Amino acid sequence: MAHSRGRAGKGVSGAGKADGGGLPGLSSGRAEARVKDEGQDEDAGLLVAAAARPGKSGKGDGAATKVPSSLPDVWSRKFVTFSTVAEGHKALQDEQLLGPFFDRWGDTTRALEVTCAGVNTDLCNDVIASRKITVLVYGEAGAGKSTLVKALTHDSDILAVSATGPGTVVETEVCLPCGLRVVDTPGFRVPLPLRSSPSAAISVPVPGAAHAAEGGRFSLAWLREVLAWRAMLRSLHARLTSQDARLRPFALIYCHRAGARILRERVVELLRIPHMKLVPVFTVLTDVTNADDEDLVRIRAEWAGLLHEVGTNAKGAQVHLVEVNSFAKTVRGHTHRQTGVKELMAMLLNSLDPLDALTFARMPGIFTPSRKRKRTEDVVENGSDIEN
Ligand SMILES: Nc1nc2c(ncn2[C@@H]2O[C@H](COP(=O)(O)OP(=O)(O)O)[C@@H](O)[C@H]2O)c(=O)[nH]1
Ligand SMILES: [Mg+2]
Repeated sequence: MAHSRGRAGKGVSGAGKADGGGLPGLSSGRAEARVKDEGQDEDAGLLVAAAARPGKSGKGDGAATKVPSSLPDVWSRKFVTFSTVAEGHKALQDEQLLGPFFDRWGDTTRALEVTCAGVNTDLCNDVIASRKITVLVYGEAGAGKSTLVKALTHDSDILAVSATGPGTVVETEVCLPCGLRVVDTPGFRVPLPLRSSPSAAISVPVPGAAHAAEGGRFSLAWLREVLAWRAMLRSLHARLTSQDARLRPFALIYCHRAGARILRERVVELLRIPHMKLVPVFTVLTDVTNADDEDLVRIRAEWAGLLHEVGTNAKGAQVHLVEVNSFAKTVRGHTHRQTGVKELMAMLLNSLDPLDALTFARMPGIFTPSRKRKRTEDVVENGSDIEN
């Protein structure tokens, strides 16, 4: 596993923001390489001119004070990269991988409790206790969700074929030793927007400008689809605001088959829900090697426009776009390599931000008091130690 430091580029395909604590086993990285290029000796540590502050003599004797070279690591942002998918799988098997993340999450929680009287940090503390991080995988039936989860987690129990017929409501979750819990959700159907022209009901298989002309005709089947879509959005919203650490996601992956049509306004509507709640969102275009170069140019332009419409959230982040081929496949003698999986693994880890504990806390006054506060009040008022 290699790590690099420095700010990740924000934007459509940029890596996510790293946690302030970084990941264990940090060694060399891009920033260190850059320092070396500039002719500095990274082993020399950080030299602070003593002229700026008094020496032992208290007179500012001009000698340099050597600060341990590990010190800047405490302050820097670190980003993980994997050179192979196997390296990524190995990291995800490591129970210590997210240790620094949970430590920093705890620091943020403590700081919040000290500085904001009455803040409800129950959910933040539940996360520390469970040491689990939920990642949701959403998308249409057949979009490649299960295949992607299998590729990410290396879990052979995941059903790698579409098991999502109408009415299937089963979720599968894979819990990795590092604490990452990947939830493969049942697929849904994205209903066509209602259009008045009957001819517009014909769907266009390849994304492009034609999508704007797409529309559904009113029918009972269409209405059922719209109701199911609305219910799915409501349940997503409920998860994003849930006070249950098991349900509350840290990131959301939206799978879309690269060559499939894009119902832009629906997808924008869906992506905005987690994105505006400051949850990192990854749009993953699956089976990308199946699209030819010309199609890919059009598909990328379409998604760039769509994600631009989704916009930037209050953290200054945009929805990420990742192109993936979840497994190597040989078609008519030509082998399509597995692509994008190790990049997605790294981006997911890099998106974990201990400062997100702030978004898991609830401010006092507006909501119900925290369990801890309620308990204290009960003891004070009733002289009893029984929590109700
Ligand atoms: N070649 C290739 N096939 C894929 C990819 N993703 C999904 N598939 C295939 O698409 C079909 C549906 O995938 P599945 O993961 O079951 O979709 P789900 O309904 O979203 O879970 C399966 O036959 C997969 O093998 C991919 O990235 N590359
Ligand atoms: Mg599936």
